[in-house]
Amino acid sequence: MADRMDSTAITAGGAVFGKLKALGVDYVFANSGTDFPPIIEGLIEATQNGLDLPVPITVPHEHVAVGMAHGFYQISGRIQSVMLHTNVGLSNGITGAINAWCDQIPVLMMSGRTPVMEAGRFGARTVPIGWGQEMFDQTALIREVTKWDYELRFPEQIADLFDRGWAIANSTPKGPVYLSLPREVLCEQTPPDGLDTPSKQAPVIAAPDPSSLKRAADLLAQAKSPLIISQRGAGSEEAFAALGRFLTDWALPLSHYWANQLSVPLSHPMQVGASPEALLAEADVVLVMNSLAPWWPDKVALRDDVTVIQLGPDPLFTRTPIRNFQADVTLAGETAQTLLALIAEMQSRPRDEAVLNARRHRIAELSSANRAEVVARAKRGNAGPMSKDWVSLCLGRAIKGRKATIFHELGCPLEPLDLEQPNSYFQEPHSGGLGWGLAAALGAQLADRDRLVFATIGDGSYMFANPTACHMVAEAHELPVITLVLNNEEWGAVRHSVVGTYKDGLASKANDVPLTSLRPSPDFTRTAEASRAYTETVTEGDALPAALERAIKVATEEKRQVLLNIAIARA
Ligand SMILES: Cc1ncc(C[n+]2csc(CCOP(=O)(O)OP(=O)(O)O)c2C)c(N)n1
Ligand SMILES: [Mg+2]
Repeated sequence: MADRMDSTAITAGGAVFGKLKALGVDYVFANSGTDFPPIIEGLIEATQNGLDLPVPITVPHEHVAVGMAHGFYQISGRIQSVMLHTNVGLSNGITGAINAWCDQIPVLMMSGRTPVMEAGRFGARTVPIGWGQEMFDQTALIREVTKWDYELRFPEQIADLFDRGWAIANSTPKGPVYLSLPREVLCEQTPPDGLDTPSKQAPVIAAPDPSSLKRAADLLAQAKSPLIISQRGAGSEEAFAALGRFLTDWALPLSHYWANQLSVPLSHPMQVGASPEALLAEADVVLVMNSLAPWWPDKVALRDDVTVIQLGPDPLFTRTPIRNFQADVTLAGETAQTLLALIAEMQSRPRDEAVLNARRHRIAELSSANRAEVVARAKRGNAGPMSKDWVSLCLGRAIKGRKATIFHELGCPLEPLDLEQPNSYFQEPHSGGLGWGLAAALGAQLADRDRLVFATIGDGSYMFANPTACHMVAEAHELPVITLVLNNEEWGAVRHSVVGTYKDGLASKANDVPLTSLRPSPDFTRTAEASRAYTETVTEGDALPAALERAIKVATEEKRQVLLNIAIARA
């Protein structure tokens, strides 16, 4: 090594940044600590040396940092990085990693490792936390929700390890990877070889087996009562458009059951809403598109002769210990490419136009009846306090024709929103690690500053988001996210879960259900105003449309963050 240590050698802590940029990473969402001296010193050195670097963003809570990387990826499709402080920062970020893992979002996660050496080496332990933060296996904290992990042992490994982590994170199925970074190693000098070049390993993009594709196409083409259930979108703009045409062409109904992304426009005549139970019970062929839990096993009985096709990056969800949904045909691959391949395969299949026309007509009627019911129900919630459905209906109307994205975490339900565009809607991952919504909205806004971005979240979810940290980041980086706090002064979902489990039980009759109240409700407008947000409190349903217009005007014209504290009736 020694002969390679010429004057071009740089501090390993800074070298990490150069490598990240070469991998196409734009941002490092960071929460620093005493493991960071070589990172911060190295960053200044790298900047002064004129290296091309990602933008470091100070994020004062780790959960927010990971959520921002998550939301950034959802809008841009580009992996970002998170750099945290030893075991304690890492543990604060792990709920975010659980969410990214569940949602198949690639993230380059890093945290420092407390110095190995107690003395006698540059970077060795100084203050007591050097001992207090050491663990036998720090990585064990996060290993279950990462695809790959490693510890940087030598500074000259930086290029290789980051190339490998990046390629694995971006391989099908995508997900977070983790590197721990010991302080002494980061303090060393390293030659710049390989730091400014893209990854020398390419991600593995899986595509489905041709015979399975043929079988799936045969089944769908011959189905009498087909049904598609899709939870995580179509995978790309192209696939979104193609899926819409495909549904009409083959008269295939699609349900957004517990969907956290949109697969076709909500107004699509083959889009049958979020409750597929009736169609499921009569279905002879079900196509499950990247859905972790496509139905409620205790609630629906499928036909004995049903055939189920599961399509997606990991159709069996192999890292979920128990998941026994039927999967007669599995099509493994990136959702968009696999779907496009299936659509292409169907082109050669024989069709009975009379049968397809009749089915198309029947589903379109179902779809419009469902939409009419959804809108009517939402309108009935126009009181003070109002329903969540009413907020959704008003928000859908307010953003009509605009480039907008709604993040929903116990906020605006999908159905009453009249959304048309891919990427217009993201709900919290099925891991449900609350506090994701506002952070993801900030990340999305950073990825696309021209987009109107809404975080629509329950009052509980807002508090889980570390709101002071979120509003600070929003102000610091001029991110005009509009936060709608749907405030029912409780953890309604927890109360509903008790009442749903114990039907007619004690909780269903109690005026006060223990461990669910969030009273007295804080004045959330003041939390946001502390970071100079524009805020309003909205208590009457009919006042909401104008309040949303004002919010949109402030966000678009003043580029200032907004928070509306909206009074929601307890359902
Ligand atoms: C990190 C985390 N802690 C706790 C929970 C359990 N939990 C699920 S829903 C919920 C309540 C959400 O309350 P809020 O955001 O106000 O929405 P509401 O149900 O009242 O509409 C809680 C506490 C969780 N999902 N994640
Ligand atoms: Mg609530």
